[in-house]
Amino acid sequence: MWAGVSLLAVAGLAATALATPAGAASVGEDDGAGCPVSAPGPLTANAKLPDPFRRIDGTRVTAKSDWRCRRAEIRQLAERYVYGTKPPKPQSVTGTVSRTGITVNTSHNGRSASFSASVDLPAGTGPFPAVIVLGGFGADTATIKASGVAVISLDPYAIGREGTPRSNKQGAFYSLYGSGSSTGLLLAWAWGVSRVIDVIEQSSGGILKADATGVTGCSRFGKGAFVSGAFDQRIALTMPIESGTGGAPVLRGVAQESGAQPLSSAYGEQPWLGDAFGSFTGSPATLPLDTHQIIGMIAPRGLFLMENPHVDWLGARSGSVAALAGAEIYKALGAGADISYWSDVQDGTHCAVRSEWRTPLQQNLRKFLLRTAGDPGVFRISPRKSGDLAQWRDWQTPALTG
Ligand code: MCU
Repeated sequence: MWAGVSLLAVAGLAATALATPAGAASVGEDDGAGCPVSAPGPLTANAKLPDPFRRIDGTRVTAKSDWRCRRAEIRQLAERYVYGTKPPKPQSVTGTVSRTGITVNTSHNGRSASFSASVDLPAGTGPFPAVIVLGGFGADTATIKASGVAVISLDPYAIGREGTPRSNKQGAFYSLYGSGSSTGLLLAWAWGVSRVIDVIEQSSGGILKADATGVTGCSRFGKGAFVSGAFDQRIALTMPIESGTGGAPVLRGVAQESGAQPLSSAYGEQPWLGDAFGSFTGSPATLPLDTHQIIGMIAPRGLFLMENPHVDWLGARSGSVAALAGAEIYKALGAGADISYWSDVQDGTHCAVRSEWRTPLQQNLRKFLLRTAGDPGVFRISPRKSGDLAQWRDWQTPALTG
């Protein structure tokens, strides 16, 4: 009885305190699909992080509402130069949601592909919010479930396999769009995450809530989680862990950061990035964007970046620069409290489940998925790997209207 009363009280409080729930996914996968997007001009070198507020035509955004179409521009640049193209929802997506699993069947232009994910529900009756865990290691699934959030485990390799040459990519995404697709594995995985959300949306809603989905993963799957959150605005909370080069850290930064995985190495190790990125591994300064703008694609939705400053390969200094620059976009949008970054951890083991991240994880789950509390985000940058944003930018953050 006591538990029932207190739950009701908390729910009532949330309803009054958060009239517009933080991170509520009120838009579809891509609300900028109809935006006019200028063709990118000739590429010119810029050693600093490009001004995220400057449009392709040279004008600067002035209102918060401008971000919708500025995001569409960033998305186009990101597809063209970094990740490859993410096609919209295929002609047919069907599937099932049960208390133990999700099936996804897709078809497009006469080709079809299916994959599945497992579901692990917390105690209680539901419907539950859920975190999609890519890959199956590094995420603190015990804390997620104990918070009352379901865990959906998705094997990225069913959607885009590793170990194949770029000319012969395999997995459900490539069954549909061709093994010669120039889209890299990260965006293929992101496409798979979106199709899981389609099936949840189309379900009765009795088991999983369709508007309260998060995504996480560690290392290569942290790269995948980062890109998934950027390319689907239905994702209310994005939590990349130790994502390294090709994930959150700024590309211009890892190219100079001592010990960080070089761009050519990340491009060559697996076809994670799009084929077009191959032209930039030696010249990231000519990219018309960097990963702070990918953070800007996630803004103003919930984002919790976790990094490891003990393993040089993971480029945590460049990760902190991405977070600091990306936080400027959040601030401009009036959502400075919705981004968190934490690299101040003791254990250097890559993808360890860390006690330091438990409380901020719980806070992010409560704020963006359960919507029962509204704690502000936290920034805890390890002094071991702390970047200086001032060295990386020549732009200032505008006061946007609206
Ligand atoms: C950080 O993610 C990758 C890294 O980019 C690779 O170079 C390394 O081989 O694997 C890391 C990873 O996914 O570890 C599980």
